Amino acid sequence: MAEEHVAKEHVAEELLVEQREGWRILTLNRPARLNAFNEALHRALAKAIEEAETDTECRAVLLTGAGRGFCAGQDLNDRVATGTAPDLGMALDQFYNPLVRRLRLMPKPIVCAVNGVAAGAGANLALACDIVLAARSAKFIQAFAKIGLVPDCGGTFFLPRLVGDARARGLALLAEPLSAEKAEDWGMIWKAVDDDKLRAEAEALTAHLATQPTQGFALTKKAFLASAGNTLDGQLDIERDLQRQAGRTPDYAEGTRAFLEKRPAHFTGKPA
Ligand code: T3D
Repeated sequence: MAEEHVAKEHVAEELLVEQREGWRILTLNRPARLNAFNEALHRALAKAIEEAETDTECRAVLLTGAGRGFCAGQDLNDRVATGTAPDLGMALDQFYNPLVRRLRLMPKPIVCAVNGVAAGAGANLALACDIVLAARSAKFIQAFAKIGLVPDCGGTFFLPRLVGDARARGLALLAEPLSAEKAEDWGMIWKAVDDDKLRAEAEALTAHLATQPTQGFALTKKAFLASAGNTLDGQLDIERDLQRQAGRTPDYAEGTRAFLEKRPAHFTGKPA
């Protein structure tokens, strides 16, 4: 896309927001610390996700990192021992848990382009997104074990569901780096992509999603969210209720019309 069509906005030094037509890019921007989270980054990301959610023109989001890493989790400089043990539960309550909830409840697709190492909460942040692409050189590390912590940011929920219990436990207890290709083989991410193609492929994918049936996507995300703790019976009921809503959207009418008229559909993403 030509530079003049790209509105760059720095909501905060720690997070870059680039507006595109119908979607936006959020870039974690603390490259000297491999985009590790401090409070400012947490606050900026929370605000940016909220804005993307409420902006009706925004129909998809791409999350990535600046520099050679995606995100190294918590900035450990903010956890230097002071003599009294910190209340890390408070940090989870205040920042990491709302972040994961925000991403999962976001009624628009979120693509994550893991451009380099994703460690600790950074690895699980990626897994909380809807579609994860990773540079072939990127690695996922459940680094928590190396510092005596528990996988957080949804890790103990996402990992066993994505890769199975045995692999989840191995990743969590050994904290060994998992290559992007293996992550793809194991079904942990959507796709490993050549490093020099990652950005273009992630942008094309997000731009594509931004032209698709946004309301249907919101309902699909709701269905997946519910399925995590549901029985088949309960889930069938949810599918019925959500399908009822999907069937009333203009994009469903357009999609079926376009199919019957043998032409591409033009989805607006508008609600019923
Ligand atoms: O505390 C709470 O709120 C609870 C929640 C916790 C959530 C968590 O995420 S806990 C896990 C925290 N993260 C880690 O333990 C990962 C620590 N980092 C690493 O193990 C390695 O940096 C990597 C494996 C990610 C990458 O290794 P490498 O060799 O490619 O890079 P590097 O040289 O280690 O790092 C480059 C720079 O980034 C370096 O700074 P320097 O020496 O150039 O000034 C390094 O210190 C800095 N950096 C990397 N990760 C962090 C960090 N600085 C602060 N915090 C980090 N997490």
